Amino acid sequence: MKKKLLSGLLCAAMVGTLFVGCGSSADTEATGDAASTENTEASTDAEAPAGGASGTYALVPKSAGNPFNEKEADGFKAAVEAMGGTAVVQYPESATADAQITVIESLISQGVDSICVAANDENALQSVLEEAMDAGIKVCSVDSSVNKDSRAVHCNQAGVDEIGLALIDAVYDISGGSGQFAILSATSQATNQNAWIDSMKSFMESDSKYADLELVEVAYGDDESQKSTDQTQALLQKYPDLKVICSPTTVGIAAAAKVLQDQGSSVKLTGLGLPSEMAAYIGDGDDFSCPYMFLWNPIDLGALGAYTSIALVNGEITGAEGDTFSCELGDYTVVAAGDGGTEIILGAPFKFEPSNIDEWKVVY
Ligand code: RAM
Repeated sequence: MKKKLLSGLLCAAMVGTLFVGCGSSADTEATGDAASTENTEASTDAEAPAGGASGTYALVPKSAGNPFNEKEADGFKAAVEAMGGTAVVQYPESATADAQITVIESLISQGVDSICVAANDENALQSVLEEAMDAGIKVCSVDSSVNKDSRAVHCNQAGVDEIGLALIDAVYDISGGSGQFAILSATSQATNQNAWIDSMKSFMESDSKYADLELVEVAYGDDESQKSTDQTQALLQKYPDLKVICSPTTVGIAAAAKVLQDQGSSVKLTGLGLPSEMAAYIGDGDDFSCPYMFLWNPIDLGALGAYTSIALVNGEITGAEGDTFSCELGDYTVVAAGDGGTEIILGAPFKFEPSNIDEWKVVY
C-alpha cells in the first residue's frame, strides 16, 4: 500500500495530476489497497480513450454539504470531462427521495444522456427513473443503490457483506468480544447504510462468535453534523454501559468522534470515515476516540459512476451480468448484485489506523 501511495505521489510530481493513470483497481488486493487511492485530484487533461464521450452526463448525489459526496462529485466531473463530455452535478435540496425526484425531473426535461444517482431511498425513485429510461436516458446508481428495476447497473464501492463483516468484526474486536454497542447511521431510508446494517445483523445472527454483543439501538443522524452530534449525546445518556458506537457514515463518525473525544468518554468508535476528517481522532489509547475505521476512495467511486454512465451511453455495456469495459481505473465486469440486479464493484474496503492515517489524511 505504501508503495502504491509513493508511486501515486511520484506520478503527481511528474505529471501534476494524480487523477489519471496512476493506479488501477484491477490490481487492488483483497485486503483493500484503497483501489487507486493515490488518485487524489480531479484532472481534465487526461487522454480520452477511444469511444470518448460527447454527451451530457448527470450525477445526483445524496445531499449537499457532505464532503464525501463532494469528493465523489469531483471524481465524476473530472472523469466525464477527461473523456470529452459535459458533466452536470445536481445536488438535491435535502437528503430525501422527494428532493431527488425534483432534480431528476428537471434533468429529464433538460434531455441529459445519463443519470447516475446515489439514492436516498431504494424504491421511491423508481417511477421517475423509469420515466427517464423510457425517454432514452441511461440510468445507473452509485454508492447507494436504487432497486434493480430503476437502474441498468449499480456502481458499488465494495461488496455489502465485505463492509458488513469488516464493521461487525471491528465492533467485536474493539469491545473485547462482548457488551453493548450502538449504530449511528445516516438517514433511515439510505439504501447503502441499511444494507450494511442488515449485513452486520445477519453475521450476528448466523455466527455464535458474536453472541455476547448486544446491539442496543440504531440511531439516525441524517448525514447532518448537528443531528449526529445530538444523537451521539443521546446514546451516551441512554446507555451508560455502552462500549462501542459504529457509524457507517462519514458525517456520523466525524460528529461522534468529536463528542467522544471532547468528553474523554470511554466509549470507542469505529465505522466508515474520511481520513482527512478523522485523523485527529484515530489513535491508540484513552486520548483518542477511534482505534480504526474503514472507507474506500470516494473520488474513484465518482469516477466509476462516470465511466459506467459513458459505457452505457456508448452502448459498450447494457448493465447485464458479464458485460465488461475498460476505463482509466481498470477493467471492470458487471456482476450479479444481492438485490437481483447487477453491479460493478470498485474494490475492497480499506482500514485506516494509527500507523497509516497520516499518509491518507492528505489524500481524501
Ligand atoms: C456518507 C454517505 C455516503 C456513504 C459514506 C460512507 O458520507 O452516507 O453515502 O457512502 O458516508
